[in-house]
Amino acid sequence: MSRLVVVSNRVSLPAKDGSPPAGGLAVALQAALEERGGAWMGWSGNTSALAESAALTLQQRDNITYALTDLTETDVEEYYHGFANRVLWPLCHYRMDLAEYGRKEMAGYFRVNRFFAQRLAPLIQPDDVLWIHDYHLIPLAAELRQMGIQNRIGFFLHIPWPPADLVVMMPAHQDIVRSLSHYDLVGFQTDYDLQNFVGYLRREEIGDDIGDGRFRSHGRVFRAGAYPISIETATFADFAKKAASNAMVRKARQSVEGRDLIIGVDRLDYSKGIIQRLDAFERFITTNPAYQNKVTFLQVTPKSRSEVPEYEQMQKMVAEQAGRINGAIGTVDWVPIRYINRSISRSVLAGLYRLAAVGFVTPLRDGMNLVAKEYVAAQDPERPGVLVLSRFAGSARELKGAVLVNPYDSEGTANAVAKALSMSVQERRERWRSMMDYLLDNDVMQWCDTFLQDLTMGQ
Ligand code: ADQ
Repeated sequence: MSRLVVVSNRVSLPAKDGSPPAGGLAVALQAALEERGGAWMGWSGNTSALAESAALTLQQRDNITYALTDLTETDVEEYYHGFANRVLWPLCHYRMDLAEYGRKEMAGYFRVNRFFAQRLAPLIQPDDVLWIHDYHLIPLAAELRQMGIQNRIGFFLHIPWPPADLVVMMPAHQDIVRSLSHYDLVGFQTDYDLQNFVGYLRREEIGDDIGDGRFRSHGRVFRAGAYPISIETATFADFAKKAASNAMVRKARQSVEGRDLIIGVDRLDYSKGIIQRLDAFERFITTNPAYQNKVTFLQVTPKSRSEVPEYEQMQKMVAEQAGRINGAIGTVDWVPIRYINRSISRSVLAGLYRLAAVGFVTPLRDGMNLVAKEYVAAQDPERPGVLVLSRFAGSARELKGAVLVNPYDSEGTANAVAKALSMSVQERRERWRSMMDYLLDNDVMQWCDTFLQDLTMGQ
């Protein structure tokens, strides 16, 4: 079996005490690396003026080498904050209005990808299989090819790929798509993303579908497919079951006693639709006054990317919105919305999901959305809660037992919450069982194996 070399913007380093990493993706990649041996490279998260001349920081753990590089402040500003998070992220989430395209940032993005390639090349052995992750590193294969690297290289995009009409609004679109043709396999989250990508190749007349998931573009033949990412379903379910005895989960249960819990869990990001969700909750209460003092909406939102001004501003908006709604509909003995602004441990999170009668997952656009899958995995089979899920999350393509909503339609979303809360236990079980069986068959290990099998196919 070939060694595996993973590259992602950030690396999940193994814990010093040997405990498993937090998060399904890290667990799956770690398992694939342990099985095959290899390396995982990425940015250390630190800046240093000497980043370009300093050696990689290497950590060896059994048969895996973790390789970290610092970046300069300019690199971080242009590559990470600039092009990745102010151009590609908004564009891929259909928010061209928030994209701030600049040539300097684009040049920085390609420069840092070249720098990653230069640092990575000496670690690569002839039979290694390379797996590059996400929108930060699209040009990496092209840079490696330029340096003569002929290995199998796969790419997985964790975020959506938008329709051609949107992609062409980005001045650098041709360079970005050309870069993708240097991979052997390009993986998207859903068949919609794949269709959008193929639609772009057709529209721009730069690629042909030559059948069997293969495409010809820019003089190269590569495969592209949909590989919906998942979670460690069985482990997460077990976590949730055990979390009932956790002190924080017990306290949460006491505090909602007699009321139904509705839970929302998201990184703070405009793509997650948190403001719209709060509005829909307010509408649900005002149109269903019988639920006053009968529900608690818990929104858990750790900060993310707080250096980016829009995120800072959004944090204020969410807090103000929650405060305004609590003021408007709350009573002396009832705080309708509880807003937690920090990260919580996975086991507490699993326990909270299990307590909640409704998983309220309403992103405006999301590559997949693992919270939806975690919510399902965490439920009590006898008394499962109901997932209210945005049709614009990649996971809506798979989780057929969810109540699907359009998060831009506040009335429809409010009605969906009412429907979820009044659903019979029989229907809840049926909906949940179909989703849970699907997630047990399609977990993150299966995702990882399928991608790597397809990447090495015909090698
Ligand atoms: P994200 O945008 O980060 O991921 P998501 O898929 O929902 O979105 O994953 C978030 C993860 O963070 C979940 O595992 C969740 O449990 C965890 N999390 C969120 N809030 C937390 C909190 N308060 N405390 C602790 N943990 C918390 C990107 C894409 C998604 C895609 C994933 C994986 O944007 O569309 O599903 O990558 O490919």
